[in-house]
Amino acid sequence: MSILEEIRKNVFDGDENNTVELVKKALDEGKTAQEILDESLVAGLRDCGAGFEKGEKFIPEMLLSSESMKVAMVVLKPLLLEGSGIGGAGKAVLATVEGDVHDIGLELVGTMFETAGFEVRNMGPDVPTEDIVEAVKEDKPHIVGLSALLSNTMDVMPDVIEALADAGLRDSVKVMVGGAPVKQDFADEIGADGWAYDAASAVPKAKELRAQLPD
Ligand code: B1M
Repeated sequence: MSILEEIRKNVFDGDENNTVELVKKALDEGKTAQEILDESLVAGLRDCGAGFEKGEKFIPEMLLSSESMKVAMVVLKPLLLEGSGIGGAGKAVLATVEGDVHDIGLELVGTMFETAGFEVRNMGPDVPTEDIVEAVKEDKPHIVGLSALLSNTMDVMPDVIEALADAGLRDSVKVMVGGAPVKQDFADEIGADGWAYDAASAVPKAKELRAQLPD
């Protein structure tokens, strides 16, 4: 088994300590932070979700897997951020919508935004709509990025867009949406400005949207 496969298995098994040790070893062996992230950590969590669907994994095990990913990210994040000029590309407020505790994908989107030079306020998971509106009032970001992992919480996204409009803020920000159940047609349907499949493709989309706003 290659070291990347070994890390993937340890994330799946939810073994934090082994995951971190193997991540450090993989870096020593010359693997890049991005390779480890994509091929081991994200893949391991995907396997975990598949196990949950088949009834082979349960919530406590999913939590252990997500914790393994999070501790590994403590090692990888500084490497992913190396050389980025934070703030130059614009400002972003990110949140997972109310009722949804999934925050790993959002964290990755935030890291990729920072790598690309965005100043990011990551509000984390389960954020009430009114708190997102407040943050937009305070920070005046160019981008509001919303994440949802559950098919029922994606329905909170149009409420956020409506609340921004009601507060008179809709024209000053671009709203991007994403997360596993969220697709381009849903983004179009709810009047979001942009959608991205993953953290990597979220960056060019955010830059494209930023360019549509005045300086
Ligand atoms: Co939950 N969960 N979970 N879960 N969980 C899923 C999402 C699920 C697909 C598992 C499954 O059934 N296969 C399923 C949702 C089904 C559905 O509604 N369609 C599910 C369920 C059902 C639940 C509960 C309801 C289970 C229960 O209680 N019965 C419960 C919900 C609690 C709640 O939110 N109210 C629940 C709880 C949990 C844990 C707490 C145990 C844990 C979350 C821990 C945490 O995040 N801190 C957990 C986990 C770990 C998962 C899986 C296994 C992994 C999610 C993850 O982190 N993926 C997940 C299965 C899966 O995804 N295959 C599952 C890795 C991450 C990098 O990917 O988040 O998709 P992702 O983010 C990607 C893209 O989606 C995209 O870029 C990211 C990086 O490339 N993206 C954006 C995300 N946000 C974006 C925003 C953008 C652009 C792109 O622009 C702004």
